[in-house]
Amino acid sequence: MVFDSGIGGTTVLEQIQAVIPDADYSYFMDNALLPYGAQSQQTIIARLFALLKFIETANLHVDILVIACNTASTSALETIRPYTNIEVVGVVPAIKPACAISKSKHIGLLATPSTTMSRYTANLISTHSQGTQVSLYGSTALVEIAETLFHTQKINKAKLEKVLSDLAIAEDIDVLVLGCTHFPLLASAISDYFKQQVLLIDSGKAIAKRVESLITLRGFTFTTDKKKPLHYYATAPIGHSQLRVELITLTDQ
Ligand code: DGN
Repeated sequence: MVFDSGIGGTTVLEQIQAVIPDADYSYFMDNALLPYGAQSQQTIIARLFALLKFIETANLHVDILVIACNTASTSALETIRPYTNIEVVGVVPAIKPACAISKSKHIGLLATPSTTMSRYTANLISTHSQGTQVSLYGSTALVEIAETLFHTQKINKAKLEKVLSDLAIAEDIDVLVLGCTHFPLLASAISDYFKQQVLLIDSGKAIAKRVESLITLRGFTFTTDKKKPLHYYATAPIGHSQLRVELITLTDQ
């Protein structure tokens, strides 16, 4: 199962499906509380515990749960892991490869404000930056633009450019980490804004590799390239979308 507060996690799911097309996947979005970037750490932890309870009571037989949300992973992963037998894979900003690849030795992290301000992210940076300067840029407006693009196929370019211009991203930054799973949906528009001068990095491929190795360790083998139908769960109805979802109420304990 791949989880996010909205549709951002589909960018991670896509990368996983590219490596293992024929596993059984489901996608769970806690869109009743979208954006998670605006929620407290306690709320996010409570929602993830409620998600684990739902998986158990609905007998979903989930082997691997990918928390395809940097905001949720950086605020709740360490807390929930000890309470479940499900293999939980988190998605956190790709600081290490970005620092390794930067020539100007100045990278940016573009994520939700909650991710940029989290203790987890601060630790990630101090462990992996190795002398590279990491500047933090938080935005929830970009999450909304990505959601609208996914559901309506329309992108508000003027708004996106205004948001990026207001962030005043330093000019010597040559690598920008997309530390929110929604942002790869906007990658080409962001790249256009920077006139292709900034390299964009996200965690999708690394997560796909991690899931592949976990699946291999469990002895599962897959033989066809055919994707199976995907089941979507959501905690609130989605307007203006073709997506068919099963509505779920997450009850906090
Ligand atoms: N997709 C989430 C992330 O990677 O942080 C953010 C979505 C949100 O709720 N702000």
